[in-house]
Amino acid sequence: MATTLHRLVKFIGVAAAAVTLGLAPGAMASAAPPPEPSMDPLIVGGTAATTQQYPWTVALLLDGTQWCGGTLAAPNKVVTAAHCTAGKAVSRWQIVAGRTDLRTSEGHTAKVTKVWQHPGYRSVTQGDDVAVMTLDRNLNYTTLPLAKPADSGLYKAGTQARALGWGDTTGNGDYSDTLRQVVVPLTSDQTCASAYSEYKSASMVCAGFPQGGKDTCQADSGGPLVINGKLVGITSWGEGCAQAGKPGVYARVSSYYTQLSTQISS
Ligand code: 4AZ
Repeated sequence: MATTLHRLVKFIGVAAAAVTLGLAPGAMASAAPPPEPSMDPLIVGGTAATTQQYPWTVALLLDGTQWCGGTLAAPNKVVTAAHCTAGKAVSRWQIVAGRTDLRTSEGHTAKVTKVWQHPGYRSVTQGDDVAVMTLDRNLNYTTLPLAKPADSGLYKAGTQARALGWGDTTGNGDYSDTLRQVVVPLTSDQTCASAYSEYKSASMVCAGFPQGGKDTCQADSGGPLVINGKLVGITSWGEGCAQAGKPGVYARVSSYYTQLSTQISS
């Protein structure tokens, strides 16, 4: 069930891409690329991480199943992707902090009392894929600051960024019980625009190696992309995972700094 829905989320992104590419709706199922096998088994191509190392990384469980990632930006505020929260009743979420291995009961949990979704959000490929959850209690873990417009230097192509999550490790629906990390270079706007016709530099930023191999994937969505101790991106979309020439796409946090900050301090 969860896998099906995760795949549905991904399918919708691919379907939207297919529509913008002018493909017939009936061709969408066949237009969706099959998952690429990955040489690096273990996020795709990543390594083990712990919530002790990255205490602001939280898991977003939907009806008790790991669904998306998020970032603790204040003790009672989680920044995530709007595509994670869209259409979901707040009562279905459980936010988990301090739990590297989701099979354990380590750490602390909170429920969600309110979700703010960017009012412009329509679909991942159209951008504005940002949301802020308000928790019913404080999760007393270290928070991560947001990148500001003045941090534009962090977004220079080639800068190494770290992504974290409990998502798919192969592109075949193999979700990780334990936190994974991957370090990928930001691409230039030009590189991402040639990979994706829907790329918008104002609302998105891409990261990945030209040859692929390392990437975020399904269920990593909403989780952090971090440079220099700042949240620069929110895992959003991509065509497949870790494919050559198809970098991961992240919401560009600095573009939403004012709106996100207002929500985080409200
Ligand atoms: C997803 O479906 C997803 N390779 C997240 C990240 C990426 C692709 C898909 C980036 O949630």
